[in-house]
Amino acid sequence: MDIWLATTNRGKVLEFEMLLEPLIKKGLKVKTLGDLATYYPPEETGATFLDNARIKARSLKAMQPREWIVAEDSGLAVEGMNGLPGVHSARYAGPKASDFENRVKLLKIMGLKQLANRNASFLCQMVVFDPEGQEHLFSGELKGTIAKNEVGRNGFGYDSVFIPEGETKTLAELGVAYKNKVSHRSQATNKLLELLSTKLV
Ligand code: ITT
Repeated sequence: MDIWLATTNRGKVLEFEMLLEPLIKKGLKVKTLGDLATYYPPEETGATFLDNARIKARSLKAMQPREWIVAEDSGLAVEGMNGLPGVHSARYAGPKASDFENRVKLLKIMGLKQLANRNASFLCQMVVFDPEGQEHLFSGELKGTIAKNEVGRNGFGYDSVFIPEGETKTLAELGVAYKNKVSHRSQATNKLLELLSTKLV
């Protein structure tokens, strides 16, 4: 059985591949956008994580209508900033912003505002289409706080400024094995694993 990941984000792909490992051992094949001759990522114009995840899932489904399709939209919601950067997480510092530029902007704005409330959540909304075209929705949330400075070299995006609840280190220091036990993406993917495992017995 094949499953197609509708993401251009290398960090997400690496995490998905690790999380799906139990089923990969049972014969599941993970396909990525790199397996397509051409793919033009759709514009993420939605107002919510669900809207954007659907846009990505539908765009790949149009090319692979009879396959399992997995897309997710995720981001960081900072409590003291009314949920920003939220759906704008990937492009917070501008349309072509790098992860580094996004982190710099976030820490700068939080510093300028002298925010006492640094609580934040990573959110993940996943949209899955099965080969019959039925949609399945899974989600996850990881609570934590935003560090004063970035620390750590693992991971991607905002990992080096995010300290999970109950920890003193950032996700980028704690590493991917830790992250995959608790993350917003792993919570959603574990629900996907439950669904897929019923198909692979
Ligand atoms: P795709 O849309 O192609 O999947 P993307 O990077 O544009 O790739 P999103 O639109 O879902 O993905 O934006 C998510 C952004 O939120 C991502 O670029 C990171 O900056 C941040 N983010 C999401 N999950 C994260 C995680 O686990 N660790 C760190 N940052 C994360």
